[in-house]
Order: sequence, then structure tokens, then C-alpha cells
Amino acid sequence: MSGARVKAAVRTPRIGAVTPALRERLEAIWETKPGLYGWFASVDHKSIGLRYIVTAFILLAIGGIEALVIRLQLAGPDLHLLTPEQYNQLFSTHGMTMIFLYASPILSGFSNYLWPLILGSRDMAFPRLNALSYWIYLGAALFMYAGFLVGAGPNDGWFNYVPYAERDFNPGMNQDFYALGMILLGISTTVGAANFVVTLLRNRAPGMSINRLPILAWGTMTASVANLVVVPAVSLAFFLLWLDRQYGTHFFDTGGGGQPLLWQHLFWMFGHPWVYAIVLPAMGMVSDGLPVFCRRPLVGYTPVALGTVATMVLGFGVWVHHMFATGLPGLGLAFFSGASILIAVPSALAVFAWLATIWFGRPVFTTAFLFFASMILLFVIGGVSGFMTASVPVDWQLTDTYFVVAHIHYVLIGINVFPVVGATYMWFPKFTGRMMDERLGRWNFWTMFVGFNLGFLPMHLSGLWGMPRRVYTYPAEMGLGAVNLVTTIGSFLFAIGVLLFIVNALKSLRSGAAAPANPWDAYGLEWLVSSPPPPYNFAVIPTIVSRYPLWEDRLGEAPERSNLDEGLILDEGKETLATTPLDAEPDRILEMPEDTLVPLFLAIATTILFVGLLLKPWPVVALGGLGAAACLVAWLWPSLHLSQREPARG
Ligand code: HEM
Ligand SMILES: [Cu+2]
Repeated sequence: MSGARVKAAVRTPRIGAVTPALRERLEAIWETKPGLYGWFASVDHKSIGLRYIVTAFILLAIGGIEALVIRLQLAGPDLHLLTPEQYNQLFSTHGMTMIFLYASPILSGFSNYLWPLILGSRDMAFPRLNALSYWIYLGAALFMYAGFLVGAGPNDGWFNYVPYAERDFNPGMNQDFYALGMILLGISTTVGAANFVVTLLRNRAPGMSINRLPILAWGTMTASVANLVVVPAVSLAFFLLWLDRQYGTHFFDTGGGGQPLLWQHLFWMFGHPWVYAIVLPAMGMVSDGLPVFCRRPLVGYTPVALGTVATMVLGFGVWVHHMFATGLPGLGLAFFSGASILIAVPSALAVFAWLATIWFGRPVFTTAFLFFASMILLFVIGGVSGFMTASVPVDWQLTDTYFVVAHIHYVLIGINVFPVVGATYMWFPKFTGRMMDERLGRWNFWTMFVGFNLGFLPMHLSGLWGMPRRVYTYPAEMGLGAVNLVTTIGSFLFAIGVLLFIVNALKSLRSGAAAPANPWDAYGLEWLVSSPPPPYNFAVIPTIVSRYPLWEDRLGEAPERSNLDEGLILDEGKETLATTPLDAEPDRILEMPEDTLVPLFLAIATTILFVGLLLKPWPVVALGGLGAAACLVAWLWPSLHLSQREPARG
């Protein structure tokens, strides 16, 4: 709690049961004020999580529409629906949108909403930072799309290689929008990741020791640590590029003694770990979701949890597999090739764990289950093509062909979109108090599944047959017309599937059946509270003795029971409990911040600062900078309110 004074007052809170009077008191303390002020000032993790989710889904739809235009252009040979420059901007903006503005933020959204609930806390560790991270994400998305709308979207692929990104070859503002937008977005990612790390270490229910965490928490935790380590690399890369373009610093251009390959190193040191950051939390959703619908605990909890961490650790050492074609020495290539192949081991572990969970369970074929289970197949296909390109000679043949396009989509749609849609079916009742329609859900699933494979499986072939990626058309003589037409048809079918999903969500929001607290008879703490949860989440803080608190009677494994009905009563303000990092023993009572507009204003000021840097009217830069500084002062102003109290041991 930055800037907070630590009050030494020791207090031993009462332990008791939930009463209506307690609920009323907590409601009054935690409720967000109604009206516009409350909407903008809310620091509640549930509102912020939903905002992330809705914004990211809107960006998924936008990126999807871009992809469909791309597919129309490629539906037959020699088409001229788009000019080459328009095509460049479309596929680059599509990549930017999907990777940076959808795939990662959507997972932040789910984790933001779910973490305090699955961990047994009342909010994230830093609620105001949480609001800031959302508002800056929104600011960065608007900033980058403003470029696209004025015809200056990124036009050099999402990984933006120099020298083409340098000013000599790319004089427009496209690269300046992209570079500054990515630095701005990096602020959001960084504060968000720090918040996840501290929340996990400090804000868990008593008894939720590190070996009882849901796998989703392992996934997001691992991803967040990775983000803290690697986002600086990409922010630096884009900053140096911006300096090169604006002030001729020659970091990346050979003419002035710069080194183009440096861009690729900096970008991929970030880029590859990032790919794991946008799949590990989604894999966590599957690891936590499958057991619910298979009616049994996950097989191999410990290997899966450790595999998550191992994937990330190995993931730091494989970035050169994106650079096999750059002429680096053979010994180095062999190392990175070997490391890349080694990553298959923890991934395969997860696959076997999921298969065993289904095999030994009694699956209930809900829509969520279908999405989670099909993800295993897509994961294996994407994994195998990745394994193939990890081999240097194979990669030399396949790099920059549609084989790679097939690979990234099996990975990203297979391991991110499918679990995310499944997770929406599973947690939508918790978010909204309404069930999603299962019949429409079946249609949704099968259209997406068939459309996706019809569209993307043939890309492997077109790649092997020599279809280059990122080229706006191809001559009829190449004989690739038929396979591309199939791909386009499949893409549209897939898009119809996504549309059915959106229709189902909107329809269910209005008229879905009312959801009970635990519609799936699931095991996690989030299902203990009403759907949707009250603003304070837990009226009393539960105490946990197992990984499956709501299934202890069903499983009957150990005689002890988690205490879900009685616990610490924290009602003297906006309070939650801090616990010790490993064993989750009660440690401190935290007073959480009230709703405030400061994060919103700080995000606006920071965005103005970046607009100023882009357009260079220096008064605007000064306005943004001073505004941001003023917001920081307001933020950090010492307040008696935010304090920590001494241990709550009884
Ligand atoms: C309707 C769904 C989608 C379709 C039809 C589609 C289609 C395509 C096509 C045809 C390309 C290659 C363009 C080219 O190289 O000429 C492409 C590139 C790409 N797509 Fe998608 N895509 C879809 C969804 C997604 C999703 C959900 C993600 C990520 C979560 C994604 C990530 C990417 C990336 C990273 C690239 C590489 C862009 C670049 O080369 O810089 N796509 N997509
Ligand atoms: Cu990689």
C-alpha cells in the first residue's frame, strides 16, 4: 500500500459466522457508488475484470474482421481487393490486435475477476493499480487504432523488423504510432503483472498454501513474472527505434554503425516468453475446468504446476528459434533448437494429465467441456508443427510460409481462444448471475471447431507448397487457388462460430436462466459465493485445508474440512486479510483503498503525454507530463486511511 502509514495498533478480529447484519454492513462499506462517478472511480476487481474481458472481446472481433478481409483478398489468385500497402497494414494490425490487445488482456481480465475469488480474498493487492492498468490498456488500444484509422497502422508485421521499420524506408507515421503505443501498453502490462505477483504472494485465504493453488493461479503467476522480466526488452527496443526514427540515433541502421539484428534479439527475447504468457493462464483454465466437468480432481497436479513453471523458465532460452534464418553460427543454433525441442516435455506432461483426467473421470458433455477437451487436440497439432520448426533445416524450408501461419493459429486459437470461450461458458454464470444457453453453445462449439480446422489445417499444405506469408496475392500458375478458397471458406465458418458465441452471451445476459451459486457443482472457492458475487466477495474469510474446498465431502480423502461458514470477521472498514507467502498464515489486516478517479486521470494524462510525443506540440507533452506528475502526487499522498495492522492471530 504505497505511501500508507503503518499503524501499530494490534487487533485480534473476532471469529464468527455470517449473519444478515454482517452482510449489510459489508455491503455498505464495499459498495461502489451508483452513477457515473462510481463507474469511472471503481477499483473493484470484478468491474475491472469484466471491463478487460469486454474490451478484449471487442478487439478480438475487430481483429477477426481484419482477418476476414485478408481472407477475401486471398480467396483466389490475382485478386486486387486490397492494395499491397493496405494488405501490409491489415495483416500487421491483425497481428498486433490479436497478440497484444486481445490474447493477453483477455487473460488479465479473467484472472482479475477470478483471482480474489479463487484465492479467497476480497480484492487484488493493489486495487488502484489494477484500475490504472485497465485504463492505460484502453488508452494504448485507442492510441494504436487511431493510427490505423488515419491510414498509419503498423505495416511491417507484428514483429516489426528493421531496417524496413526505419524512417528511410518507412517515412509515414505508422511506425511512430506502433512504437509509442507499445511502450504505453507496456506500462499497463507491467503494473498489472506486479499486482498479480503481490496478490498471489499475500492475498490468499488462510491455509491456501502454495501447493493448494488453482492451476490458473500458477499460470497467471508464471506469466506475470515473465512479463516483468521481458516487457522491458520490448519497450526498450521500441524506444530505440523511435529515437532512431526521430533523432537519427543509429541503433539499428548499418549506415550509421547500427545493428539490425539487435532488433530481432531484443524483440524475440520478449516475444517468445510472451507467447507463453498468453497460453499458460489459458492452459490453467483447462487444468481447473476439466476436473469440474470430469467430476474428479486433476490427475498430476504437481507435475502440471511444476511443468507450468518449467515451460516458462525454458521459454526464456529459446528466442533464437525465430531467427534461424539470419545466419547465426551453427553451434548456437543447435543450442536453441535443442532447448526448443525440450519444451515439448512439460507441455506433453500437461496433455497427458488432461487426457488422464478425462479417462479416469465421468465427463459431463457441457459446452465448456467440449471447448476444453478439443483444445487438447488443437494443442497437440500446434505443438507438433512447432516441434517441426524447432529443427533448423526444417525451419529454413518453412520459415515465412503459410506453414508458420498455420502453426501460430493452432497455438493461439487452439490454446488461447478455445479455452477462453470454454472459460466464458463456465464462469459466465458467476459473472452475470445467468446461465448461457447450452443448445446454442453446441452450435457455437461445432461451428468454431469445424470452421477452424477447415480453414487452418490446409494452411500447412499451402505452406509446404510454397505459399509465402505476408504477400498480398499469388499468381494462378502456383496452383494454390483451391487450397486458399477452402481456407477462406473455413475462416468464414469459424467467424460465424464466434458470432454465435457473442449472440449467445448477449442473449443469455438478458434472458438466460438464473444461476445458483454453484451451477456446475464445482470445487473452487468462487462457487461458494452468490452469482454474481457481493462487492465484498466473502462475508467471512474462509480457512482452507485442501485443494478442493467444496468437494471435501464428495472426495472424502481426509478427515479435516475447510471452514467455509465461519472465519475472521473483518468489518471495521474496507478490510481484507494478508497472509504469508508460502503457507498462507494470517499475517496482517489490510485496509483497502476507496474508489477514486486518480487512476483514470493518470491514464488520461499519460496517454496525452504519448500523443504529445507523437505529434510533438511541446505544450501537449508538458501538459501530459505535469498532469501525470500531479496525479502521482495525489495518488501517493499519505492517507491515514490506508494502513496495515498487526497480526490477526487469535
Ligand atoms: C477468423 C479468425 C482468423 C483468421 C481467418 C486469421 C487469418 C490470418 C491470416 C490469413 C494471416 C496471414 C496473413 C499473411 O501472412 O499474409 C494471419 C496472421 C496472423 N494471425 Fe490470424 N487469423 C485469425 C485469428 C487470429 C487470432 C485469434 C490470433 C491470435 C490470438 C491471430 C494471430 C495472428 C498473427 C500473430 C499473425 C501474424 C501476423 C504477421 O505476420 O505479422 N489470428 N491471420
Ligand atoms: Cu518462439
